Amino acid sequence: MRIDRIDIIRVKNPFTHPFETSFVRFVERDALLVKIYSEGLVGYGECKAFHAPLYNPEDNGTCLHIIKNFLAPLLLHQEIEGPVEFMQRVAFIRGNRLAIASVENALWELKRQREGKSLKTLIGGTRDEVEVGVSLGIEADISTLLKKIEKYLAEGYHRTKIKIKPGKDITVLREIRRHYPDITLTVDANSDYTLDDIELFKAMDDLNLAYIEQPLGENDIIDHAVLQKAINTPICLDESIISVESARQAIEIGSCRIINVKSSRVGGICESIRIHDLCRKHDIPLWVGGMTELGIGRVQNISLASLPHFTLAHDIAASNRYFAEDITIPVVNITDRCTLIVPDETNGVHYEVDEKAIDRMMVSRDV
Ligand code: OSB
Ligand code: MG
Repeated sequence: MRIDRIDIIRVKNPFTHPFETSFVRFVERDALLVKIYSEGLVGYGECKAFHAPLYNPEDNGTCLHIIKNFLAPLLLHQEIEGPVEFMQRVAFIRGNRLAIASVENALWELKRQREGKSLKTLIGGTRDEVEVGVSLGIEADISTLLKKIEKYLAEGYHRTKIKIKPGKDITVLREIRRHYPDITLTVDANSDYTLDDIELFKAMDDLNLAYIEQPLGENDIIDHAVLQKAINTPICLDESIISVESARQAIEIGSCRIINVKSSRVGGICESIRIHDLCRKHDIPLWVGGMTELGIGRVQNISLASLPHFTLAHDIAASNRYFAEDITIPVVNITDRCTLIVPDETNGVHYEVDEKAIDRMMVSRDV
């Protein structure tokens, strides 16, 4: 395909409720959209970076710079086969995976349109629908959190994940377990603890958590291996898995028993498929992680989750988990079984980009 033009659009979409993690309290989704024009078609990719480098080293500013000055020049007015060839062209770039993924994702979308196939078919997905979990932020008090848990359980969410940080952890969790002894419960620390907290994680073994997500350093797999040996609850790595290589190393030294795959964090769908295939061989269960994305990213996540070894509930909530309006038509919605139907060629499920909504949310555009 020939690439004719690339726009980078910055949008802001307010959250209906603030979402607090150990690293920041989000009140809106501030995101870059990459819009690639090719031979009469338009493919969008959503960049999953945030306003600041708090989750990983990239942010919207660095992504804009990398996309505009390094990635777009590799494509503009050139012929390219698609995402696989793009990944070969960018192999010289170190890091900057969120930026690379946003362009890679847009090229998958163009390939999908050109070939008249679904992303599920293109990547070899096997599932017709995928199960949804909810990720709940840190709240000022336990009763507010319990009310939120109740709301999402009533909507049927298959797994409840609670964000924790030092001082807002074991007491909160014990209280949740007292009210809900049997729900599938997990926690996500977003790297806010160290091995000095090992006794705390040992105490969590009594809470029957399905996993503890990213308790230790964002760059670490060594201390996670020490912690995993000391506790019974599986560790699920998020931030630390940035490539198939880091997944292989983490599995080899026993840093985790579960992995959360974000196609953004690992540089795209091509790398996500490699991680999927590796983890299938090693029997490491997977699920698709979320970055409070807008609809474009959410829809691609649904297709990624259709790969056979994504066996656990995903952080791909309905759009209304975060937003009053979204940028796809229709917005992402859950079934009465709290699943998401994976778009394919036969089931009539199809999402379009809502250009008018993007215009309303736009704060700047770079060409
Ligand atoms: O660590 O999984 C995470 C949101 C922003 C950044 C990191 C994470 C999250 C979530 C929300 O947990 C998942 C979602 O609903 O998109
Ligand atoms: Mg996480």
